[in-house]
Amino acid sequence: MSIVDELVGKAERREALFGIIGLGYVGLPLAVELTQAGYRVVGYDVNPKVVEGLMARVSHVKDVSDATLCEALDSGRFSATADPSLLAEADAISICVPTPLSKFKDPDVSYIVAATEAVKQTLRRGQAIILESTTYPGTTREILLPALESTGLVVGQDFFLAFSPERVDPGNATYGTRNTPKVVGGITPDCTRVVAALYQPAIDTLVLVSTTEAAELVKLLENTFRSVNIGLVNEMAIVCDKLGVDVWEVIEAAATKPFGFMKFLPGPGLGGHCIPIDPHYLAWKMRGLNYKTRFIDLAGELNTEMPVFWVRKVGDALNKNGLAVRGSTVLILGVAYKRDIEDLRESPALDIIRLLEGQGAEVCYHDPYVPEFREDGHKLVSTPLTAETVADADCVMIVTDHSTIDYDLVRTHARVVVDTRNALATRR
Ligand code: SAJ
Repeated sequence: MSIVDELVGKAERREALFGIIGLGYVGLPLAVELTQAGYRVVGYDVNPKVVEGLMARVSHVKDVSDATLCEALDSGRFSATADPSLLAEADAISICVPTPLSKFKDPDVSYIVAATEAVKQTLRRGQAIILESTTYPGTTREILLPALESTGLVVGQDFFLAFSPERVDPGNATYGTRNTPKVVGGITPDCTRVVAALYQPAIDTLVLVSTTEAAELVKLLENTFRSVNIGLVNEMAIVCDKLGVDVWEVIEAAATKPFGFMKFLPGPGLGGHCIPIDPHYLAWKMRGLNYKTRFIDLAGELNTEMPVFWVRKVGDALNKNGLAVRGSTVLILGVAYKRDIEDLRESPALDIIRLLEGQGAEVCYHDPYVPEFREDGHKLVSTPLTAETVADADCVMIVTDHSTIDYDLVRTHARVVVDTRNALATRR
């Protein structure tokens, strides 16, 4: 029997052991889904605290409840480890590690390289390796393939290698790992076939593409699409501000068009570990090929400009009330990068706080999801949202429109409001 048929058979019988490298917001939901599909799963993380927490039956990922984690642990089919040697037993290994940008906005693939090294140490005949981390086109073929074939094993014959982009939308209660279609592109057709068979029991819809580059670009297109369209509506917000038009009214009316339009909303800027970052992976790759990805760069400029635009609106609003930014108290409502989550990564609220403090404002914040955080070396603690704290502020600035914020309190007691999300008009 060929190793292709062996692995496909193991998948069909749920006998394959799945390894997951990286137990974060991508790896842990995937590990749980694979366990629920009947596989044995060993999750590996370099951070012993992550492993200890999971083995102590506590989930550090909002989209995986403690109960779901305990079900996986109690099934006896999921375990977490900080020992990479256990990956040797795995028939399939999914790499779900971070791909941040360096401070020069260049791709930082060091986590992928480290994971590849770990896989290489234990690579054996019959293993399937899948990279899930969002990265520039060519990463799988240029970084993983040579490293793994340096063991003397041959891709497509001895082991299988594919790219399958993660499509997690943190906090999305409708779409999770199982019911979000999953793209798979292998180095060889057999790689694609084997990886699709391995994922099939845990994922409702698989979308097969011809190469790893195609799969890598699918993800970058998805996130660049968002970045560019958010940049477009952010520019529309600046245009409408200069024309004295309500941009949200314009967008809602445009969204009544039943075809050929997709609604995006302006905001304080672009946060998260994906949209502000992923497009720059493609821009970087293309610079190396002497091509300037103008849409990506322009969207990045526009989205990065929004904190400055909104801080200027605070200055204008205070000025209208005879106040200067310097010495005024500004209460920021919501600091997470988007509604109803606790994640602060790349949040525009951090830029806004830095800008306001740079202009001498006294900044405090309220965020029901973020009790405290450190910024530029000092710790900020969430201020209770009361009639007093709202009334005491010279300006209330709505940055993240969490559903649980009491907007009536703001409507009733705030003297000056700058609303970057049109929350007072739309949220009760
Ligand atoms: N934002 C706007 N206007 C919009 C939509 C979003 O200003 O109309 C802002 C948000 O406030 C946030 C940022 O953009 O600061 C990113 O928003 P997002 O919803 O894209 O947030 P992510 O990064 O948590 O989720 C995305 C996924 N989102 C959706 O598909 C809805 C998707 O792009 C990726 O699957 C995922 O990140 C990822 O992991 O790449």
